[in-house]
Amino acid sequence: MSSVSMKYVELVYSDGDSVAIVRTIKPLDAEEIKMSADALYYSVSCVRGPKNIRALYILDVNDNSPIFQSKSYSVTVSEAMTVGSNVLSVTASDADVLMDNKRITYSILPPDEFEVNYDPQMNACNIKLAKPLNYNNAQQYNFNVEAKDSQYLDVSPVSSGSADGEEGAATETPDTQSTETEDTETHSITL
Ligand SMILES: [Ca+2]
Ligand SMILES: [Ca+2]
Repeated sequence: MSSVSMKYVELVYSDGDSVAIVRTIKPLDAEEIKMSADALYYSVSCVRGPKNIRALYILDVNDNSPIFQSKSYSVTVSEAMTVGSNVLSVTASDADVLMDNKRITYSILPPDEFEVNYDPQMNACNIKLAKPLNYNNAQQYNFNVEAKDSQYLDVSPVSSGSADGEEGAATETPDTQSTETEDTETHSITL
């Protein structure tokens, strides 16, 4: 048996038995087995008998939730940013093996100032600016983004701040950084 197979199955028999049983030692894990091969391969042989090679194909079940790359997202946006610009991309991943068990759909209900589209190639959700920001009207936006497979859900809060500077780019900031500021040079709207 391979080292992976020996973790999962064992041969049970007694001297004189005409039948031996291959049984599992612990629950099969499709994710771990898939990392080394497409099946659990092992062989059984009798004394002076031929080796009997076997393949145990594991049917994946949906036992992993999508997980966002970040527990939360925070970004500061200049109110000079051009409408249509990308503000933030969020991505989640799912450790399951079968596509039916790891296909992710995203759900976001952002404020009107932002719009969302899905990038299938990157498996990411892009949040774009839909309306010009005005720091005097709103300094902070908060909403949740959800990633869901057919059964499980992960939710990550997104906060976006608007700076009143001249810059047109979005600046991603660490989650721990406060988006509230009294510094008039770095006003921010948090989304
Ligand atoms: Ca899953
Ligand atoms: Ca699985």
